[in-house]
Amino acid sequence: MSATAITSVLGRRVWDSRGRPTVEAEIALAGGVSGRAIAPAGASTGSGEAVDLRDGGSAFGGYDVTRAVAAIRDAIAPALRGMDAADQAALDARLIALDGTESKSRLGANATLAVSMAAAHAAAAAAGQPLYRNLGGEAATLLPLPQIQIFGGGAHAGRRVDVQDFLVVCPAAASFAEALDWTAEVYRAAGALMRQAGTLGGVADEGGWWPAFRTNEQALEMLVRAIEQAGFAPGRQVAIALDVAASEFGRGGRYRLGLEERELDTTGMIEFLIGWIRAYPIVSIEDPLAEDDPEGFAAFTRAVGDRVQVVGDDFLVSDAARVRAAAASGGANTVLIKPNQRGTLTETRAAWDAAREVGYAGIVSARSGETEDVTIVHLAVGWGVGQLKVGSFARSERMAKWNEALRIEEALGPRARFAGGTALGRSRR
Ligand code: 2PG
Ligand code: MG
Repeated sequence: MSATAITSVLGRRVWDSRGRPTVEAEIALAGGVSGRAIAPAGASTGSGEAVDLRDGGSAFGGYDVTRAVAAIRDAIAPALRGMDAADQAALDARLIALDGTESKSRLGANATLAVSMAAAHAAAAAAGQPLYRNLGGEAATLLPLPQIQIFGGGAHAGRRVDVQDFLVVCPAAASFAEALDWTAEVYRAAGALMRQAGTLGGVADEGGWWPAFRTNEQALEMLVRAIEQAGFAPGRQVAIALDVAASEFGRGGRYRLGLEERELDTTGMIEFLIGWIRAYPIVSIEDPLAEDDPEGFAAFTRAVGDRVQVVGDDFLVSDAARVRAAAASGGANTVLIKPNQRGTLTETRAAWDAAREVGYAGIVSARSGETEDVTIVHLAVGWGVGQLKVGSFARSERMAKWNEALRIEEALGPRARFAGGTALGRSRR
């Protein structure tokens, strides 16, 4: 038996950052090493995402994962025993075939993803390599531009404001470490401003400050003030990124902004956002329109895509076919890459390959429900994606990922290249 042959696959229930159950998988190989990974979970999910299999019923609010864990024990483990963990494509193909549905609703994408990522970790351990190097070889030297949340909102803050994420990027930082230094100062300054205003109310789901604002725009104003207060030039050194997550309040071409007490159609929504782009140093907007509004995406991208990164999350759900279709109609210029939207590493990677084919940029992203698992950081570096979004600059399920990227940058030493502002997606004219 080869050293990378799988001898056992274990599934277990562990707990995520919201105190909800989630799935961990652990794979042991004949050579004596093992790999482990935990599936994350979203709150603002796209309807085209693979299924996060939950038990329903009353225990833990219906979020229990005994069925997904049982799927690992009863279906996945026997089928994968003896397979080569180093052959990710064959292993993921087996998972896909075993499940047999379009959406992974039989085994659960939480079960298949945990197993898929655990196999990658086991294979890297067998090769005696860190995961990013085992994925990308010697060429894996690109440290991503981090997109870091300062204020949480939307579904991550009880819909206190409509926009889900108010984030910053540091395009002028010289290294990943420096981008974190700068962000730490902005995060602190934002907290101090909230305290001064008497509106400091703790943090939202991903560690960003609680958004006690009267309008969405007030959050943007506060963010610019925080950047200045921290001593940086807004736009040039530290710029703003938004995740509007418009599928949460838009459907059928109608957008209901609760905070503004306004309902806009697609054109109105686009004009509304363009107004913000004119007034604030915004370089990236995710899900500006809803997932069911491809024409809106195309119109928005036509209007601003040459100077603003337009990111599809719910709109593209890390799906290669959707990325190609979006490119054909001119919608978005960047794909958010979330492994649990597909349920295997191979399918997730296919979305990034499709993005490169069509000239889109990419952002590897965590979910709002996270754990200590840092696999996505290795995917970002190993695949050379160029951007990484894992929530805010607080709480260890977030910090674990930023810290892992610091370790990778240090290990690469002089070979490390920081993606900086060049990683941002732009539409070619
Ligand atoms: C998003 C993510 C992360 P969720 O919309 O980009 O912020 O949120 O995991 O809840 O889908
Ligand atoms: Mg999003």
